[in-house]
Amino acid sequence: MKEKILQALIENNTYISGETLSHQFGVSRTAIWKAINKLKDEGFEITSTRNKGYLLTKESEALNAEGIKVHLGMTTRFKHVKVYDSVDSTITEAKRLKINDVYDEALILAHVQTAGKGRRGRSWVSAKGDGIWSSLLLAPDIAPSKAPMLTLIAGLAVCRAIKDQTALEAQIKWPNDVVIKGRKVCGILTEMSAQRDYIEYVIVGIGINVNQLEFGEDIADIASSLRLLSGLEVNQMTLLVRMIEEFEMLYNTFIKEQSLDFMIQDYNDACINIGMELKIEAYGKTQYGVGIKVSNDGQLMVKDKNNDIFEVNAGEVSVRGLYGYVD
Ligand code: BT5
Repeated sequence: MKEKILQALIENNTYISGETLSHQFGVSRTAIWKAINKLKDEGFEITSTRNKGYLLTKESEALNAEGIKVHLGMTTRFKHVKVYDSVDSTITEAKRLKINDVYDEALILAHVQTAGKGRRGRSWVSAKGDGIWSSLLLAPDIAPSKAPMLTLIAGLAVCRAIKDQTALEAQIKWPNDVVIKGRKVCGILTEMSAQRDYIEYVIVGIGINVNQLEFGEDIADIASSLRLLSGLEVNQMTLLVRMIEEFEMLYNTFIKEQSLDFMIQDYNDACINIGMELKIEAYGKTQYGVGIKVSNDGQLMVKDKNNDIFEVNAGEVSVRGLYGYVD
């Protein structure tokens, strides 16, 4: 009901009476009034005037499921959107919802994560209300070996959405960081459950630092937020919706073509590893070289000092000069 009323208020940008709404949705005027009050509690500014009805004067900037659904429209695959006040991790929650057969595809968000996850058991700082802590539950019809490509799709989608909304030039540190002016503003973690030749589900977890004004000393040297970098408070709702739209455009093409060919040039243009001195630590081995390109199958190609080219598909990649890496 709240969602339908919100949609009516957004589409009808003049006063709309309680009576009209109650006819339109077949519920009492009291039910309408209650739903309007809930929307106000969620941060929507709605003026009520006697004899005229309700007017939406300002949309909520805080992440809220009704607003997200209305803005994503009819064509999105994310028909199910949940925004929690607090969860351990939106990835873990998405997994629970899938395992309990609640949803196959959904967008899961939280204002705060109490156990936000990074890769390899590391943690992700997810303070209340300052960032977008999102997980995209998906059921892609692709080979399991292609699932890591979804991290690259998410990275490019985040860069595009940030550029669109803040004009900041974001870059991708292959495979899962989004970096602006040398600072990490976003981390992506993709988890999947698969059989040998079939994916049961994939969850793409995307954390974006949006409006933080400071960070704890453990990450103060590497992290930043869009607000600190642009000097402006950023509307989280608009940014999230742009990011999902960009993600879906790329994702749909990827599923259709089963390949990253269509976006690999743009990805390489945004990739901070290219032409940089890298240290790669994987499977107990450390290698050094210069980033050449990200290949069509999503691997990082690196040239060593003997001019031999090797491919990297996992591990830790440090970029000389970034996040304090200098040796
Ligand atoms: C990542 O791991 O960068 C993946 C982060 C994914 C977070 C999202 S939020 C929504 C969803 N739910 C989850 O529980 N997770 C996903 P990794 O490359 O391992 O980087 C982790 C490292 O980044 C940490 O060890 C810190 O050094 C640093 N870090 C932690 N919190 C940060 C933050 N808010 N901003 C920037 N850097 C951070």
